[in-house]
Amino acid sequence: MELALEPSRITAGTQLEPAHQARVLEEFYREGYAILPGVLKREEVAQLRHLADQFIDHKETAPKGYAAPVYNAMVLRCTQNLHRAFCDMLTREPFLSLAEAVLGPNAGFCGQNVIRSDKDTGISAWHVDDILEFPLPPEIPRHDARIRMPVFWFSFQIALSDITSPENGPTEVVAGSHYSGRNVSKDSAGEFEGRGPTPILCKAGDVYLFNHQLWHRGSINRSSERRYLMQNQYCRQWGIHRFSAADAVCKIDGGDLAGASPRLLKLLRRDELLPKA
Ligand SMILES: O=C(O)CCC(=O)C(=O)O
Repeated sequence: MELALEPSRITAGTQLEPAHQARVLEEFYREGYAILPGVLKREEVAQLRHLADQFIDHKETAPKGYAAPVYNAMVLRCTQNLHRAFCDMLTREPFLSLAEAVLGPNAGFCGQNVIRSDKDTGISAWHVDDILEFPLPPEIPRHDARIRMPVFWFSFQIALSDITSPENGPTEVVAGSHYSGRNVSKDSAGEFEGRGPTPILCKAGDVYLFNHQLWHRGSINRSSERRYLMQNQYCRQWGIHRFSAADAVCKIDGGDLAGASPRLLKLLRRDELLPKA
């Protein structure tokens, strides 16, 4: 199986109109997530899914440990090391322009995964990712809603299958809980200011910006359809060593990166491939 020979089908995409981008970001900052319908084309979804399946099911095609369960869902990590199509997802619009709007023009790359959940699986414990970044003492009920909570890193969660019903194992979030200053019990999210868990329903090719400080989980996939969710993760430039997986530097062959833009090479930390001045 020569996956490397399969050319990337990822398109350049398009940036959002400024007014649309402003609305999306306002929602992302306020609610902790914001949905963008219809971002990826059908062929792009099909290729990413196909590649994920190949690397998960034929373990010899990916380095050891790249495909491993988290809870009982399968996670394929460091996908930017596996195929050019995954690399191209990092500069595909509107991902990069939105990442730069949130994290600054030098935004860096800090992780890329595909989560594949079969029937009765999912990363189903409630959590915030990494650490609780802005904890509050018990006597302070929440962060003031007039503050825009800083974002050091965030994900685009990219549906590679239809997740249109609670049966399909959607991500569940407690909207606004990134303002809570508190962690969440892994067994039950309860509520934050009267709002309980909400499933994020989407079709294959839809995307949502996602603040990992939200109380969230992947609910259990109760359907017989495999559920695929890709994650493109970006961080502030100063955070690439803090937030990246240890091997987030792209290792794919320089030849496979032929024609990559300087911005993509920078994101992948392959400066040695930049054209010499
Ligand atoms: O599968 C999901 O929807 C959520 C995954 C998740 O919780 C995580 O990656 O931290």
